[in-house]
Amino acid sequence: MARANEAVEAILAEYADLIAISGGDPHKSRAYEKAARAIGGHSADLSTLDLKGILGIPNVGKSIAPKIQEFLETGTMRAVEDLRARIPAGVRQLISISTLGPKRALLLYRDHGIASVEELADAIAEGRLKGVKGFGDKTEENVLRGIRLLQESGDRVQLGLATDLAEELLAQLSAVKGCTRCAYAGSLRRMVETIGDIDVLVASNSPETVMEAFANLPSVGRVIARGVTKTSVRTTKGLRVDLRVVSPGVWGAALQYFTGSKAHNIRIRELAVRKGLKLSEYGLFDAETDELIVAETEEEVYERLGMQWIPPVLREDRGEVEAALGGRLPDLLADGDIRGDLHTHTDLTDGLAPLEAMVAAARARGYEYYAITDHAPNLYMQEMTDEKMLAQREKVRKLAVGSPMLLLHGSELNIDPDGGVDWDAPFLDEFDVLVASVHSHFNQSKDEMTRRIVRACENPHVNIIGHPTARMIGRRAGIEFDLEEVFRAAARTGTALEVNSFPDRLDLRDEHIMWARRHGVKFAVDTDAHSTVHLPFMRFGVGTAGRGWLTKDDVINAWPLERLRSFLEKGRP
Ligand code: DGT
Ligand code: CA
Ligand code: CA
Ligand code: ZN
Repeated sequence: MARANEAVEAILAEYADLIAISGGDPHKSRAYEKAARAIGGHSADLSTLDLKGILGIPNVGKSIAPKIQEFLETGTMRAVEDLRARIPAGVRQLISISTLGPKRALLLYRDHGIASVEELADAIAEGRLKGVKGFGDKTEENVLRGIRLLQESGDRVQLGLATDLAEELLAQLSAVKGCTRCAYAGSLRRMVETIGDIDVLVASNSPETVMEAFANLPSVGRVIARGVTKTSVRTTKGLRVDLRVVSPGVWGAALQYFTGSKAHNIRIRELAVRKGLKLSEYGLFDAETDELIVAETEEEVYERLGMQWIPPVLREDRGEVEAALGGRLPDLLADGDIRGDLHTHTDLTDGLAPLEAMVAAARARGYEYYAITDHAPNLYMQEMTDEKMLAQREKVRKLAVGSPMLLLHGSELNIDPDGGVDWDAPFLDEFDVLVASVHSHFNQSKDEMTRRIVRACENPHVNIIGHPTARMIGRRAGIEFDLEEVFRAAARTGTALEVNSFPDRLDLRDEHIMWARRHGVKFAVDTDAHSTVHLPFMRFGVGTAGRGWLTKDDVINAWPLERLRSFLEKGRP
C-alpha cells in the first residue's frame, strides 16, 4: 500500500497555496508548506501514528496535527474545502504556473478578473498586462514559459508516483484468483520520466473474473471503458490505467507489444516482415501460413527475430535495434551495481532526518560507501557555517569507526554566478567528496552559464556537478548552457556529471546522458536524499542511466572504493 504521507503532503501543500492565493498570512502559508515537506519525508507511515506521534514530526505543530488527523479519519480537511469553495478552480490553477507565484496570481484575479490559465495567456498575448505593477517584460516572458511547461506536462505524472501506484495495483491483482502472471508495461516499464497512463498486463484463463476484480479495487475511482480484453479506469488520484488480460500462452508477445515504445515496435515489425514473419500482440507468425511460431516469452520473440533481448529502458528506437542485431547491446547498469550514494543531506541543513538515521538507512541498503553532502554557506537560508560543518565531520568520523560501510564527508557547494564555490582551497581540501550545483541565478545568458559550469568543472576540488540542468519536471525548465562544451570540460577535468534520481529532477536526463557518454564523461547516480525514505529513489536514477545507455564502467559509484578514491583525487597530489 502507498503510505498516507503522500496524500497528506499533497493536501497540506495545496492548503499552503490556497492560503497564499487568498491573501492569508504568509507565515501560516509557509508553516503549512514546511509541514507538508516534513510529512512527505517522514520515515513512519502517518496512518500508524496517533496524535502524539504526529506532533512528534518536526514542523508539525498544535494547529496542524488535528487537521492531519481529520484528514486521515475522513479523507478530507474542512479548512481546505472552505478555501477551495471560495476560490474558483481556474484561479487555483493559476498557482500551478511555477513562474507566477501566489501573490501575483491573487493580484491578477482580484484586480484584473483573470480567473484561468487560458485567460492569463490571452491577456499577455493581447498586451493587457502592459504597465501592470510587477509585470515587466521579463516577468511576462517567464510566465509564458511557465504556462507552456504546464500545458506540455498535461496530465502526465512523474515516474515515482506512477511506480508506487502500479506496484500497489500489481500486488492486489496478483492476489486475484485466476491471475497467473501480472506486470506493468508501457512507458512505466521503460522508465520514462513522465507517464501518460499505466498499462497493466495480466495472463489469465478467466479474463472476466480478473476484469471484475480490477474494476472493484479500492484505488479505482471510475471505469472509463470495459471490453472483453481491455478495461480502462481512472484511479481515485486521477491517473488512467489500462488493463489488458491475455491468455498465458501469448504472454511474451503481449508484453513486448504493450511495452513499446511505438517507435521501437514499428522497427521490430518491419524487421519481422522482411523475414517473412508477422508480429502482433498475439505472437510471431509465419506470414504465409499464419502459423504461430513463438509467443510465450519476450526472449523467444527477440531471439526468433535474430537479435538479443532488449532491456525495456532501451526500447526507444535510438539505435538499440541495430545494436541487438549485431550482438552489441551494452551491459547496462543494474540496481545491484550501485555501491554507494554520493549526494545526500541531513537535518543539519534542509534534510529531514538526522545523520545517524540516514547512515543506518544507507547501511540497511547494503552500501559499501556513503557520502553526506549537506549544503554549503552560500545557500543562505540553510545557515551553514564552517563550525557546523567541522562539527558534523567529527560526528561522521566517530560514526565511521567500526562500520563496515565507509563514510565520506562532503558538501554540496553552490556554483556562484562566476563559477566560483563557497570555500577556499585549504578548507575544500579537507572534504572527501564535493558536489557543486547551480542553486541561483538561473536566468544567466547561455554563454555566461556555460562559462560558469565549465569553471566549476575546472575547480580541482569539485568532483560532481549536481543536477546539472537544475530542471524540476513539470515546474521549471532547465538552465541553458552549451552542452557540448560542458561535456567536454567534464570529461577533460575528471568531473562526474550527476544523474539525480529524485523523481521530479531525473537530471541529467536520458538523451543528455547518451550524448555526454560519447564525450567520455563519467557519471554519479545519486539520490540527493533529504530523508531516509528518499534513498530508494536510486532505482529511478539507475533506470534513467539505463535509458542513457550507461554501464557500470561509466558510473563512479558503481566502482570499487579504490577506483572511486583515485577519481576523487582529480589528479591532485
Ligand atoms: P504513455 O502512456 O503516453 O506514457 O506512453 P506509452 O508508451 O505507455 O503508450 P500507450 O499507453 O499509448 O501504449 C502502450 C504501448 O502499446 C506503447 O508503448 C506501444 C503499444 N502501442 C500502442 N499503440 C500502438 C500502435 O498504434 N502501434 C504500435 N506498434 N504499438 C502501439
Ligand atoms: Ca501508457
Ligand atoms: Ca495505455
Ligand atoms: Zn542536494
